[in-house]
Amino acid sequence: MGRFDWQDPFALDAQLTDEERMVRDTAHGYARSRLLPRVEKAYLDEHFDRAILSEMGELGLLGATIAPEYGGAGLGYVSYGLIAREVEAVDSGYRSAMSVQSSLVMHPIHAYGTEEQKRKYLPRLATGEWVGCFGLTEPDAGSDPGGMKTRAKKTDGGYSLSGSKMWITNSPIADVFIVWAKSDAHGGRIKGFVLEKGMKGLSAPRIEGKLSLRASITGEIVMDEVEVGEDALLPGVEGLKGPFGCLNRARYGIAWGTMGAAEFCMAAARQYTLDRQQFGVPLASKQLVQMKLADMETEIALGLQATLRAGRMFDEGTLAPEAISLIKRNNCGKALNIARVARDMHGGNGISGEFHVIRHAINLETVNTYEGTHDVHGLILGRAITGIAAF
Ligand code: TGC
Ligand code: FAD
Repeated sequence: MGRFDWQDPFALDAQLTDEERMVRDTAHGYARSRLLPRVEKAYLDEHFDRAILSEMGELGLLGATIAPEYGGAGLGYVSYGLIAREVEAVDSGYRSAMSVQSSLVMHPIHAYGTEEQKRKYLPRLATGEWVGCFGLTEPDAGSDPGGMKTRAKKTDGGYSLSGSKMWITNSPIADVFIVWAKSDAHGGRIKGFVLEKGMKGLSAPRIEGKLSLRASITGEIVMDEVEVGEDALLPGVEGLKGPFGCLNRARYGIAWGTMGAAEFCMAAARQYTLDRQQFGVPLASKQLVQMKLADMETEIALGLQATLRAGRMFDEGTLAPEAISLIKRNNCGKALNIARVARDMHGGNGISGEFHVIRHAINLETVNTYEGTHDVHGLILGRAITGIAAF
């Protein structure tokens, strides 16, 4: 029989390739040495440091799955997941910046764009020289993006876009905007467009006062008859499957990322309760405390094995979107609960920024909601199980 390792009960490490372990170690080193020291202040100040994207770019952490000829690292989806796990162990907002750039901006250009678009945008997005954002959600269309009002009208030589997008990660600092709109030239079907900062009629006001994901910058995208050429259209896809193809990747990464946050919270709760003495003994000697740690251990171990399996299936081309809903929903919900319990186990200290657990718990409220809410993913699974859509 083997020896139980509470930090890796199913020997996940042994299931990785040398290359994946190297990527994981690079991301771990960067996250712990460069991100962790600045996150507490960034969160309090509601500030996203733009330099983070350039630093990630330098290490090859952006567009990790994109082909090297376009500036990516040409890695598999397990490596992408391992990056998300390490970055989100520090802060969900930093993982957000990475996933938007990689899955929601570089992926659609790579998968649906022209050769010119790929050559123009991807290398600069990969280095972090340019920041991208992804506009799907609108003030009146969140869980139901098919209800979007943004329109692209045909003009001589291009399109005119009008509408507004809401809750858009990175939009106030974005150079490149992937915007989804109903296009009258395509029978009202949804098409993707690549917009650039500075275009007339385009603005991206910041949303201030968030109490969650404060180290990430969020804004609107307001488009008032933004004129673009034919070269702004992503020609390779039509309909909701365009944005959903991007969301599949980001949701998969979130399933890994949330487990990173949960692992951080569990390790913190374990150490805290070993160190903290009450009633003359360490809190960790109490059955109630051990049961909480055992529950965390179980959910993290199962959640990570499922994401690893999903990553292998992604690379084989056999992963179904509904299986991504399963792991996104499960891992977000479980991580949120683990972070809340870890906060409780830290007692009064648990509400202090210095112990990090309350920041993770509050961040995970957002992660449980964006990229499809916990309940919407439940309904996606419900439809797959019964054949009946209950949205
Ligand atoms: P439905 O009829 O189900 O599908 C419409 C078309 O889309 C196709 N499709 C997919 N294709 C690929 N992957 C998927 N996962 C797909 N899901 C659906 C489908 O085959 C169909 O294709 P076609 O060719 O027949 O047109 O669409 P519906 O309108 O009934 O949608 C229902 C529902 C609830 C599943 C969907 O709207 C949904 O997932 N809602 C959640 C919205 C969401 O996730 N928004 C995310 C916004 S982006 C974001 O949050 C970024 S945060 C980033 C960060 O900071 O990290
Ligand atoms: P709603 O759809 O109004 O949902 C409200 C509640 O109703 C939820 O509990 C939901 O589960 C429930 N509900 C909805 N429909 C049903 C139903 N049919 N049956 C039962 N219950 C239902 N979007 C982007 O496009 N790009 C981004 O970069 C981006 N970044 C974000 C960053 C942050 C910080 C946040 C908070 C959000 C971001 N989003 C982004 C938007 C996010 O994807 C949406 O908030 C999310 O999809 C939910 O939409 P909504 O907020 O409109 O909620």
